Amino acid sequence: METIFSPNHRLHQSPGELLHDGYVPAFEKPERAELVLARVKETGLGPVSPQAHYELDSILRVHDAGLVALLQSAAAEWRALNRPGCAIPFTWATRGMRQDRIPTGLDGRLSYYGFDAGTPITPTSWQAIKSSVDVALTATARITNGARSVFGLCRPPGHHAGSDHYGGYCFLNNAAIAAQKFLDGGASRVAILDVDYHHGNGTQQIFYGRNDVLVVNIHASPDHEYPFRLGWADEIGSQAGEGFNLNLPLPAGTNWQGWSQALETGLRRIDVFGADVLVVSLGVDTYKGDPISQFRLEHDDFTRMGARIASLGKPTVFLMEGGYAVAEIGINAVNVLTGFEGAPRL
Ligand code: Q9C
Ligand code: ZN
Repeated sequence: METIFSPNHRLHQSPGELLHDGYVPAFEKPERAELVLARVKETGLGPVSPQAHYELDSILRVHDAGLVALLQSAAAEWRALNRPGCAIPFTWATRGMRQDRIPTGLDGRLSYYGFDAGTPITPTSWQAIKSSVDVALTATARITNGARSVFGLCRPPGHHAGSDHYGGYCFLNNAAIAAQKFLDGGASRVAILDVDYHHGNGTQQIFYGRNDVLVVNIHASPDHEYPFRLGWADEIGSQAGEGFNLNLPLPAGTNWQGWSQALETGLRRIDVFGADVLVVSLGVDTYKGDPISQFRLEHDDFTRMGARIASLGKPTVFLMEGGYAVAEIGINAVNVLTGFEGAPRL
């Protein structure tokens, strides 16, 4: 399996800055992608290729122009206000506050488009964000050109980013941009399988009213886990999209036995849907040793996961999302890919 990688991911690095009386610890760090790449090479998974460069129009098919503009300018605007550190929002809208009006100033726009304090924008973040999308789009093109599978080693990740909001270490939704690219290239139906520990709220929101993209999410229940505000089982899609969003929330402590049952449910739904292509949001923060997560998957379970995904027999793009047990992130991510490749072809 070919891997698409850009060294530009290093240009996004959270400083782990002090935020008033609490810290924003930097779990999402450059070492993650470097160690996945090292494991790809160590296992001889396949060639590693650079990303191609795409215009912004593929991004604007999914995201509001105002969000994209903010991601490009926020760090410079922050510095122009003589502030140290990175651009982050300080306030968010709750019930009873206006959702319809975009404030003109920087803090207001960060409040409008951002939804958490853990996703800092540094002066060089935009180059990394754009390159991560380019990695996903390059991987997408490989499938369009006939590859059975490809790995887009995206960083920063994307699945928490919605059409007009960013957060959860995510700025632009790589998987959603890839899925839309497939549709614009002639595909009729795209399935997104999100196996990251956290609910992919952004991906759900982007496709919630549509029936051309099936979104299946297996994740920790939002009752107890980030992003807390989306990801319950009764979110099934709206209007034309009703029945085309499947959430499979699971309790803390879930191991392969419980997780794999949810996977089988998700795979059956994808099979019935009849997708032309599958996009896998590949987070490996379900690992038992993950420092911010509460599931219990082991190294070999990731191999099993890849083999079960392969049983769908679909052209498949894997895009890197979360996973914070840095020493083991390469083993876990690449095990999914070798498990996929080792499974019998249909
Ligand atoms: N105590 C992804 O996995 N909250 N994002 C962390 C740590 C944010 C996870 C709290 C988690 C975001 C792509
Ligand atoms: Zn995650």
